[in-house]
Amino acid sequence: MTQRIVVLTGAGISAESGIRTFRAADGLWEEHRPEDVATPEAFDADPDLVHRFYNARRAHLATDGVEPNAAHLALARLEEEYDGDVLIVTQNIDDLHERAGSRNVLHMHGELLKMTCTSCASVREAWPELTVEAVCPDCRATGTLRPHVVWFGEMPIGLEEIFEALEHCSVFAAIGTSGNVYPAAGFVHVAAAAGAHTVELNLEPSEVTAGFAEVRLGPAASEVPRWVG
Ligand code: BV8
Repeated sequence: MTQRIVVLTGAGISAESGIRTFRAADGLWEEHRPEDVATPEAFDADPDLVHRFYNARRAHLATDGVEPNAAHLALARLEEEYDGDVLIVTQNIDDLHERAGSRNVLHMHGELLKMTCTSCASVREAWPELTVEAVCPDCRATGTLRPHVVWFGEMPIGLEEIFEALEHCSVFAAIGTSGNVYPAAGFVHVAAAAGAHTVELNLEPSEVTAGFAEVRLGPAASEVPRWVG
């Protein structure tokens, strides 16, 4: 069953929850170049550095005060009001949508709180600290555990389901994403071509603003509740 409303979210929806975005001046990528921490090659070259980058983000996500904000809560309300006829496709690897009460959430770039084994491909809840000495609890291999996230050059998760939903939705909204990363940045064109009404909610115009029928600029924690009504 495809949903009437498809919402794509990016780092901007979690910014007011205290999670840094990627491309802001104080963003996550400021300390590291993406290719140094978010590619399979980076992990092969320096697994310790990559583990430290994700262990720090996992620890931050678990700290007090990092909570879903009014934007996450409004989307959970939207799903209630539309009787589940809403799909959230998130580029984010945090769990704030789930903690806000959303149930139809597809993490196309994986989940920080999960880990996977490069040897047996098992996926399970991540330990707070992953290291190169870690032993896979499923196949007992050593040094094969990695964050269950999609790095640059890796295939995003759930694309078939996402494109199916984009081709059948009536409304496509993108919230808090800069439109830098593909294939997510191209979703608006698929939805618009299928006749959906498209709306972008962002702090500032994104790289793909021109593709949206409606643009609502401002912080997500105030714009999204206003849009949901
Ligand atoms: C793919 C997980 C093949 C990890 C991420 C060369 C080699 C290989 C691939 C490529 C290549 N050249 C291009 C590509 C494709 C590549 C790509 O797009 N690269 C870019 C950089 C050019 N894509 C890939 O590699 C993808 N895989 O292509 O596979 C394929 C695919 C399909 C079909 C056939 C083949 C995989 C990409 C996934 C990478 N993993 N994350 C991790 O989190 O560490 S990407 C990471 O950055 C995020 O997940 C997110 O998706 C992405 C973009 O970030 P945003 O969410 O948009 O955040 P950003 O900071 O950029 O923007 C925040 C926005 O919010 C801003 O606009 C800001 O104004 C706004 N904002 C801020 N505060 C607020 C706000 N808005 C509202 N309220 C606020 N308060």
